[in-house]
Amino acid sequence: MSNLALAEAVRLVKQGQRFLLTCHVLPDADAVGSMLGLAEILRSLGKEVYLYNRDPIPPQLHFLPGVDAVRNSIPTGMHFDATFITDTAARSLLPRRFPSHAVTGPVVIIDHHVAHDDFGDVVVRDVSACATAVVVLDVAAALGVRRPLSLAAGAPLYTALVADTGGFRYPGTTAQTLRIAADLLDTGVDAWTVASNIFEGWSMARLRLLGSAINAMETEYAGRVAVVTVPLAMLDKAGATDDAAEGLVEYGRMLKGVEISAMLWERRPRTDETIEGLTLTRVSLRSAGRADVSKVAVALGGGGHRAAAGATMNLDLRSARELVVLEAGRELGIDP
Ligand SMILES: [Mn+2]
Repeated sequence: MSNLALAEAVRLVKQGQRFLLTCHVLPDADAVGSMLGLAEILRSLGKEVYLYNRDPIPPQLHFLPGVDAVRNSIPTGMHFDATFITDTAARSLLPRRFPSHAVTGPVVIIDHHVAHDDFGDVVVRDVSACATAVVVLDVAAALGVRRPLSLAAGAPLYTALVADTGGFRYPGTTAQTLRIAADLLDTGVDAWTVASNIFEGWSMARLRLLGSAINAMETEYAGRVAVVTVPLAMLDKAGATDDAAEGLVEYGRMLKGVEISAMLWERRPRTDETIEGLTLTRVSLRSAGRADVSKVAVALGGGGHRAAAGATMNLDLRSARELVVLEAGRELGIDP
């Protein structure tokens, strides 16, 4: 992480008064938790914040304090001293009609992904951090915010950390991760409330969808790649919406011998993001070991981390599946 960028972010906070906070479309727990945590840190310094995301906040995050403040539009005429964007590796992960510089002011990226472009005027990026929440805590420390943080800041940041480490299980989890988590628990967060909201409390529709998805699971390359395709009909039969499919890819990784798990699901296109007549297929990828699924995702036009990545493809499920399997094989060093 660049100390210069951190100092520049601090300067923008100190000199400004009103800030826009946002994160990538289809936001996950780290994106939202980091945004809410940063919002609370800025409020504690007497700043005004406006929280925005085009898409709804996932229902499993509705328990977080301050989540009601997130709006799905920015009123015309509003402008900001700076904009902070959490957990977002590329411009393409923001809505197409994202406001211009005249509205946003300088754009500060706070993130832990490998960047896909040179988006952002100030880039506070730490690719060694296990969650963007950790980078937010670095910003808080640089701002001189006293610890322990308030519960309103601690709860979303702890939630982000739990989600992005898979409940402190993923390879990026270190002793330092647990020290940070301990500090966040000192704010008064209840660990079980967070864990049950993030990992449990499934709807019947999602459990039924999981059943169908597992039944539809196939393997390729002698069991080294697991693939599940989820057509809209499968979602409809389970009574599930397409966001219910999010995360089901992890079940493919549980199969012994699988090195890459892929899930592809058909999305109902939104008018502002599709080329007319094309189907959007979402692809989610997980690595069970040495495979780097971010390389597979980049080859498919997406991105992410070594262990977890994804892409959106303007192809039907069948053609998308062919490409995903081909690229997964390439990453495993298998000649097609
Ligand atoms: Mn993240």
